[in-house]
Amino acid sequence: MKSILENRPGLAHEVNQVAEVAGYLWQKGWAERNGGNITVNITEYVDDEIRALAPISEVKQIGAVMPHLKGCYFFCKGTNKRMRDLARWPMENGSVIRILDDCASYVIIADNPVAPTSELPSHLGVHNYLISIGSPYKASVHTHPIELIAMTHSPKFLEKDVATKVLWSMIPETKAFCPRGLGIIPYKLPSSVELGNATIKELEDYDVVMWEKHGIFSVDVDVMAAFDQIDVLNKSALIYIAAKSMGFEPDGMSDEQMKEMSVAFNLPK
Ligand code: 2HA
Ligand code: ZN
Repeated sequence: MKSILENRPGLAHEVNQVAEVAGYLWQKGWAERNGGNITVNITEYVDDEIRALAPISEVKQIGAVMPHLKGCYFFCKGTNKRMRDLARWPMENGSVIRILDDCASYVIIADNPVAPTSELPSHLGVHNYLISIGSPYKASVHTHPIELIAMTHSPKFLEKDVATKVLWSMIPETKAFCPRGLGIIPYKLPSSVELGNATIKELEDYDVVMWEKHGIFSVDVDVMAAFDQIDVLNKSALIYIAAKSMGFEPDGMSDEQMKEMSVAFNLPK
């Protein structure tokens, strides 16, 4: 069977990036079993031939109306699929879906009828929001980063911007490469509409949000950039924990040092 990626270098590059990131998530220990999911808006790579492809699934309901997603196409990790398998065989562990004209349903079009991620409503809700504000962001990543999740088991890190301030102050690069900080969402049932809506709300102020005692959700221009934001934040969490396990509370960069860095790197706040 011919793959949709054949003779489409742009689309193949996007899917290869998803596979590369899926491998990193597994190697980092953030993607046990089927944990985590990735979706990428690939509409810009869709040509007339793709638009003409017949569905390979029945019509499935999203569960909500997404007015900005009409005619959009997404590459999605499959539900119950493993990140470590997505890394090696992206088109067997993920699929391309087409949003139908009612903006409330979709079909799978390629390469295999792999049902998309259980977090599809939150992911699509986020993409719908990103398009509505004219954002250039095309990718969203959800994963289970160990040290950042551990921090959400302490009430002090659930207060607004407390974790952000600690993480930014561990190493200058963290604010430089995650300039909007880390939003926090109190515990909600995985895959629920409430979790999806809370995530969209929090993305008004942040590119990366923590789901208390569950995981992280990040958006950016592409999947590699979305991964990088999580990676720099978790690196800071590791430095914080290393200092704590050496028996002291890390000082963190001072407010003056943070201010100097923000000016030098032209960062907000
Ligand atoms: O897809 O991580 O939150 C598996 C999950 C759901
Ligand atoms: Zn999860």
